[in-house]
Amino acid sequence: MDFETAKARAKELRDLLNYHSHKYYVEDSPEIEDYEYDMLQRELAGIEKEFPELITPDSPTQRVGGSAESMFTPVAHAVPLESLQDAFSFGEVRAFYDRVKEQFPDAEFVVEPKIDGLSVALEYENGVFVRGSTRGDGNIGEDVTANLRTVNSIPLRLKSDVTIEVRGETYMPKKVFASLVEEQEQNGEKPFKNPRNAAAGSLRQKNPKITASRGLDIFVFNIQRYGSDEITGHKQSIDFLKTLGFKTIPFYNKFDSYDDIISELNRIGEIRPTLPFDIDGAVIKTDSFAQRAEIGSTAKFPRWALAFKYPPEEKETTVVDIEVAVGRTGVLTPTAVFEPVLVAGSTVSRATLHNQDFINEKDIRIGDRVVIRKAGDIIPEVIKVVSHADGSEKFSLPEVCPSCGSAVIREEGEAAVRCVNPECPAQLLRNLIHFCSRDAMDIEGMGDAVLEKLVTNGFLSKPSEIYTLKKEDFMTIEGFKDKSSQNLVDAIEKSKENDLSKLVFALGIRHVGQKAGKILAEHFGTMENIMNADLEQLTAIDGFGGIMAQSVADFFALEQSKHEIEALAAYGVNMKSLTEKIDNRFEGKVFVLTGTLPTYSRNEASEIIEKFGGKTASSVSKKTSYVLAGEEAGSKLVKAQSLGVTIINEEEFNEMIK
Ligand code: 0OX
Repeated sequence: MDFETAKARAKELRDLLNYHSHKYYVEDSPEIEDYEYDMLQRELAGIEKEFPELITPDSPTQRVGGSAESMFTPVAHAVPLESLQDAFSFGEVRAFYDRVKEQFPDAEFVVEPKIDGLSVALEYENGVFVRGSTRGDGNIGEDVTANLRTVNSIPLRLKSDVTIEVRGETYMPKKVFASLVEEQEQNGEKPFKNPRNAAAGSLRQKNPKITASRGLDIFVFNIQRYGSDEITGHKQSIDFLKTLGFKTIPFYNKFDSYDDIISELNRIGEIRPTLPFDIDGAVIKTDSFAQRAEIGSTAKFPRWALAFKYPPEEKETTVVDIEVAVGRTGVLTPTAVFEPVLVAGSTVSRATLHNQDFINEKDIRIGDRVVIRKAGDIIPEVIKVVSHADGSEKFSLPEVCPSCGSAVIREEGEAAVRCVNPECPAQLLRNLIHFCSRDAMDIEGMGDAVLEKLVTNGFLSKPSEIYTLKKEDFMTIEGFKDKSSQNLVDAIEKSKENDLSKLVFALGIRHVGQKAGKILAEHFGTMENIMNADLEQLTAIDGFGGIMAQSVADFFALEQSKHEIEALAAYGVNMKSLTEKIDNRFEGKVFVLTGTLPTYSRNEASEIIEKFGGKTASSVSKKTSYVLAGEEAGSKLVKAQSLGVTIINEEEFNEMIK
């Protein structure tokens, strides 16, 4: 394709994609299949790859992956993003209404939902999105342009070439929030408390790819700056924002009488549970901009608006059971099962009790009458115990794993109780995936999908059984032929020769990463020595913390772990450290690597240093012996200079290892 044709087609594709993206994300009424959309997007990406000069900042291909350089730098808001005065009763609404009406008997009011998210300002120059920032303290926020670009309902180009700044609320839809929390709980991570925190956490990411994966959305509800006096009221301004292509606040009706305002507040309160987004109230705003200017603001809030807050609905019920399940990471999580009750629009019968500390703090027992509500109106939670049943007993998590029966452990300073049995069925798939991964046993082709099939087909119940797999076993999986099955058998065979450090890491011992695996392998030389090491020996190793040492000791104290190692050895998996030390010339020396070296990768350089008995560290300190610096070395080099640490290049390093 010649340049001119490419240019014309790129423009055409961009307009098409923008049109369909608006249909899908803003109007929620797509006109084409996702597949067709993807094809158009792919065609545009292809053209832009061939002619990078055709890439424009408003191209739909530029949502993720643009420059994140200015991320989090302060942004002074030209027009402050004010906050709202809260009201918790209709009496306060009455007082607000009377005050405004006294000053302007003809005043009208718009009532809109108050979205529970994070306020942001979006700036457009000649119709193109140029900057997005958080509210911050209202006067100074942070630049989050790269993250906001990933929000599909934020137009990168408006339908008219205006220069304008608007304000909106970014939020996480309830459904997206619920699945994120489920994922976090399964991974043993601390889940977000409510959609608001989830939205804030997702927008504060350094990596826009993470923000992009979080399914954020936006409602725009205010013009901050716009050089035109044609728009004289709030309702009109939102209608205008809609014509520009923004996804605007979903309802914004105008009312005159107090009674009508109250009916609207009640109506919004009633539909609240059924809305796909979380609201924490409704906002009543004086419509006329001229009247707003006269009414003015206090130091904190505009006096022409008020936020009415709905109380969270609470219900009483009885705990009929406390179930304990093991997640894929081995964490035991207790769940209260109660008599079903209707709260905030849906029937709930279960709530997570998080961990033993949470249970102790509230003294929750089976048979209790409890008060529950939905956190952020979505996730049910137990607020407090009203009364215990006669003869009830304090509840404790079991001492053995409910899935496999092996003893569970609770680490110091940790709330979670875990099962660390490598054979525990609840954790099997995750352990297998880790075992085969590149930095562990590096069995090429044994990915998530293959392993999942092997588990469901009953071929694997522990990692060591990987070494019993035969070609025929793989052929039971759809799509596997003679050749592909043989490749896997070969990859498994090859992994038997791996260095001990890879095997130690592959075992998935908690707190034992790649580096710790290496340290253990080199220090003890054989798997047998590692298994026999006591806590004292483990703690004494340089670079090994108390938590790691305890974790290793706990792991090898389990019978299942010992069996697993015996089985692996019996199948011929190497149990010895292969890193022979050539000599110990770098003993006691600590190297820090920075920048890109001309010939060695970081891993290669580290391996060489370790072969000569030296160590590598990730940051420069007084203890650093050498900084091995390559091209584009950054702050570590500066730090080394200021501390007077010797800086060497690859050539000098090569001299040292001759
Ligand atoms: C919301 C929301 C927040 C405009 C001037 C004072 C406050 N969270 O949905 N703020 C405002 O209004 C601003 N409206 C809203 N709907």
